[in-house]
Amino acid sequence: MSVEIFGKVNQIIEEIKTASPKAKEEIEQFRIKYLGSKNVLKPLMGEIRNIANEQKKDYGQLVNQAKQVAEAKFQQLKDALESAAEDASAHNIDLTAPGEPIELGSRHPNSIVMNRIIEIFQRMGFAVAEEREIEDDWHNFTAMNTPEDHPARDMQDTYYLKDSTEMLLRTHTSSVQARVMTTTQPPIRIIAPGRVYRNETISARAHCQFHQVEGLYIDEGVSFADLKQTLLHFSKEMYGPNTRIRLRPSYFPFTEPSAEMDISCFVCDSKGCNICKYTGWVEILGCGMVDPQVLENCGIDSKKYSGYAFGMGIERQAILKYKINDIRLLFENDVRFLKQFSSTL
Ligand code: 2NM
Repeated sequence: MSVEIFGKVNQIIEEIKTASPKAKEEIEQFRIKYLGSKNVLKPLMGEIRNIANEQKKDYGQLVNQAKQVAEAKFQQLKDALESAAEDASAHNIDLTAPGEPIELGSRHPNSIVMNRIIEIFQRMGFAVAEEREIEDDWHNFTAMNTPEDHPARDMQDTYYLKDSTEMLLRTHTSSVQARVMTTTQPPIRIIAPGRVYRNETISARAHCQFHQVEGLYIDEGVSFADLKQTLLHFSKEMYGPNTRIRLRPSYFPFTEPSAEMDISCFVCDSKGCNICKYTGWVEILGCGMVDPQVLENCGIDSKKYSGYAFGMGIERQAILKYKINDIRLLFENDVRFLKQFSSTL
């Protein structure tokens, strides 16, 4: 009999310890059950009458312990409830309030311009090609017909890797075209967007890193007329349907003939303004027919195939489009500057 009754009290102690009422009413039920005027321990304390004399002391202590455990647990439950309520009121939390909206960032002007250019050329069937920024001398210069003594190869103009005359940061994305030409036979119709590096003194107009999109089309019978028409279509898409273009003879080591292309000023419609320096024309890119030597360097038969290529600076287009007066703004990532641009595209 006495063993059983000891077990019963122990069982109640276990019950008290594992109870986990949370709501106010549940905690009140707990209090009534274990600490109220008709609590479950009271009749058990009465049982002490039936306990053998030598065990009365132990039994009394056990029932008292049960009472203490219940009191401690009740205090703990009450505290937890109160501090939860305090938390909510101290921080003035309205648990029914809708969430704070997450602020949307905006697209970097370089990205907007780059995405737009890519979109226009993709619609004309050009695929996007991407490659490494750390290049070797051959893909960046030699394949591109740039002679050993060309100033671009100078340490003054190109970033070479430490202690290297072979590895460099690409100075144009032509190195991408070189890699495509050496691994693919024509027809090739690609654009190569990406970051390039030149050892320039940083100023409002120049930076040591910028972005380019270069294009390349190689097939049988590709002519300068194809180049002109493609660039005219691009210019109208990019700068408006009334845009006209003009080509001025120029020189690049990798194209022959070479040209620089101007568009009619989209700000003043060629009437004369700050952007076009009152000439009515704005230079936006360089282009030409790929030099047959470049094709041969890359393993393409120049008797069978011909091609055109062009290249433009992204920052230059962004500066024109958004009338930005300092290229450095495009690299500083000042949110006050960046948030002025559309988040679309
Ligand atoms: C330009 C201007 C003219 C060009 C040439 C080539 C390649 F790989 F076909 F030889 N890629 N890009 C090129 C031609 C780039 O940038 C102003």
